[in-house]
Amino acid sequence: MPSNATPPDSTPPDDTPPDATSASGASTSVPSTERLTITGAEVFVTCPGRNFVTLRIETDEGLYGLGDATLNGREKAVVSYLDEHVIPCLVGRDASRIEDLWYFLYRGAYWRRGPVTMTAVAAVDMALWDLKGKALGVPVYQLLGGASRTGVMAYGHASGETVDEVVDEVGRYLDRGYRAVRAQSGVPGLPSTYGVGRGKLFYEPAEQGLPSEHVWSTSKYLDHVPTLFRRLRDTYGSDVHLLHDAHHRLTPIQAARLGQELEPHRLFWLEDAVPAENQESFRIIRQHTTTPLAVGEVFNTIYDAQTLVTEQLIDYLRTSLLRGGGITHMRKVAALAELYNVKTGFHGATDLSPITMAAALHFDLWVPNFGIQEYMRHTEATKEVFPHAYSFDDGYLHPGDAPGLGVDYDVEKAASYPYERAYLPVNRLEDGTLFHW
Ligand code: KDG
Ligand code: MG
Repeated sequence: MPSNATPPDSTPPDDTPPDATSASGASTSVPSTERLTITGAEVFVTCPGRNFVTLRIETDEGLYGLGDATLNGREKAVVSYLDEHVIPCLVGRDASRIEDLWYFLYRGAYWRRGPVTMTAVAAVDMALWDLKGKALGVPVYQLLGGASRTGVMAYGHASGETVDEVVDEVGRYLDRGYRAVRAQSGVPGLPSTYGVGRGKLFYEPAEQGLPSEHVWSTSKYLDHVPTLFRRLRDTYGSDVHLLHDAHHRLTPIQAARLGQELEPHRLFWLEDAVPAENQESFRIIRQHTTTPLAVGEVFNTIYDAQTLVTEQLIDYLRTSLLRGGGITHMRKVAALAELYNVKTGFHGATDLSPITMAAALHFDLWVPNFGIQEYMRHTEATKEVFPHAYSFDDGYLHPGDAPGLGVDYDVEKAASYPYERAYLPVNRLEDGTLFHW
């Protein structure tokens, strides 16, 4: 080890030792938490219907913690980041120091932010919260501050090629107790549309093999969407929450028009109306419509949302724990959002594993400014690989009361589903121009 390196278990110079005497002369009794030394960590990849990457951190107490490290279509980049650059630094460190380890990985890398880095950081963070809950024998939501509600309202995904199909599919979700449903339909004149599923009550956006290509026309889409929501409101009335995802495809003024035209149908939210690299775009949309706006599933840190939140340009922030560096960072993001009346609406697509779903549900049960949780059901094979304590009942999810996150990883079952290369599709305009999707 170089002479200026800090050994993994060293105490930083400004730490107060547990038995220190205070300035007043009185003896302080700082309770010392049990040290939990990391002895090793392993990264697993499995494909029970789709690819998942899982980090397992082991400790000297025999306890292990699990973190999701799945980055849809770029899975192996995170595997390598963890194996080559993170795990060697974790061994020997104290797993109970979650905040310190977060900053070690975030500040210590020098190369901050970005989806690969932040997914890896999130995986470690989830595993450490899981470990702390297991070590203390409590579910993670208790560590965060306890339950603020009795259940977590979830929304499901209804889609179909035609408006009639979507109307039927929304009905199937309502029959299952959902109070909120996202509705996406094929667009007349376009051969296929991203967001329209291939099965009933199940939707998987990635496809095995190399990326397929869709053709897109914004004008055809804009002409069609209001029809879909008029039909849904006419059929199901005003009680059900309806949501819609534009997948970052509009310009600000097109989004403003769509928001206005959807106002009579009272959407719960219009999601990802524009590409959000440019946060200022939302000022234009906001000036024109009262349709609530949600964004953030591709964000990585608080800085991606800072303008959106502090200028109150959005109503819901969708960054998941998996993309946003885990519980440790996202609780700071949520706290900032609370000050500005912005609620959470975590991404919960199938490409986030049951570990992220479990972590999200602990967070959702606690977070004061909870809005809604996306819930795309996983395959039965996925549920076997990741047995979990969370459950769905009558439109609400609950994380359960198992210690930690309440989700496990069956290594043997997982091994029978080897990795298969898969990608999200790409989107081209009718003249062949590569477009946003
Ligand atoms: O990996 C990308 C998918 O998770 C995403 O396209 C799904 O937009 C999505 C959503 O809202 O769930
Ligand atoms: Mg989305």
